[in-house]
Amino acid sequence: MIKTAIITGATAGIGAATAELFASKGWNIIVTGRRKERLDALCQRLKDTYSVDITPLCFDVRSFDACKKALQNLGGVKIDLLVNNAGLAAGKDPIQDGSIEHWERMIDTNIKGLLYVTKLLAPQMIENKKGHIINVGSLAGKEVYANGNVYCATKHAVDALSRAMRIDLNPHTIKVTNIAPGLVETEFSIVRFDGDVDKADATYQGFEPLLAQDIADCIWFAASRPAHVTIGDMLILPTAQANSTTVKK
Ligand code: NDP
Ligand code: 8X3
Repeated sequence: MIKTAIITGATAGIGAATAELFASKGWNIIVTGRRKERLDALCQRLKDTYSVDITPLCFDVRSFDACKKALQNLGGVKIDLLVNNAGLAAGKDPIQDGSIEHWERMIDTNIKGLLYVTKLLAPQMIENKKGHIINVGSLAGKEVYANGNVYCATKHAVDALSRAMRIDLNPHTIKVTNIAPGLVETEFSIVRFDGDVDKADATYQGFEPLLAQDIADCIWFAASRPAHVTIGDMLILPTAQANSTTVKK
């Protein structure tokens, strides 16, 4: 039986690498993101390479109405796996200098977006009496670091929600996994520093960071365990990184 995964935030980074890996394993994939051209290019590339169904859904996870429009009617497709990956950091400033727009963008995407998508897809999994939700949290959901304040708070929320969802969905045989990466070189820092590529590059200089594919491998591992095994939480670090503030360069 061919399985179907829906991966939010698949236009770049970890989401794109996860979509590619799951397609290569023969899963049908629904990919989401705001950038339509990126989504369409990804879908074309995956369709040209793998014999699976690839469906793009272009919407902003910050709008419950947009999530509802996109996800309410999936044409009878049963979702085996939801990867709540869409997320971002915006800014890296001390709390007193933080931008309200940055704070709202992170809270609305990383917490509320994850909740909206989960609320819309969990009932279907409950009806099917099975399913798996993988939330992409962060090392920043386990520790805090200077100037990481609101981003760290949103990822602590993802960590807490993963544990809470595992309890609430336990009667329905739905697995919940929290994936907590350390430093992964994607577009993450370019977004965080509002397009300042030099600042973004500096984040990954002097050591070997994780690649998006490394996290996709871990998501695949969690998703491909037998029915009786749930990977609850996975912390993945570059070997050079010991915690948020200790990186061997
Ligand atoms: P990228 O910036 O490369 O990718 C982020 C993805 O999220 C894009 O596809 C983007 O799509 C999507 N996204 C962002 N905002 C929205 C939105 N409002 N609605 C829909 N989609 C959205 O970053 P990463 O791949 O690194 O990040 C993926 C996840 O991994 C995030 O949750 C991040 O917090 C987490 N993470 C990243 C780490 C890192 O070091 N890179 C470490 C730990 C966790 P689009 O812009 O097209 O909407
Ligand atoms: C992203 C990793 O260390 O920049 O979640 O917060 S970090």
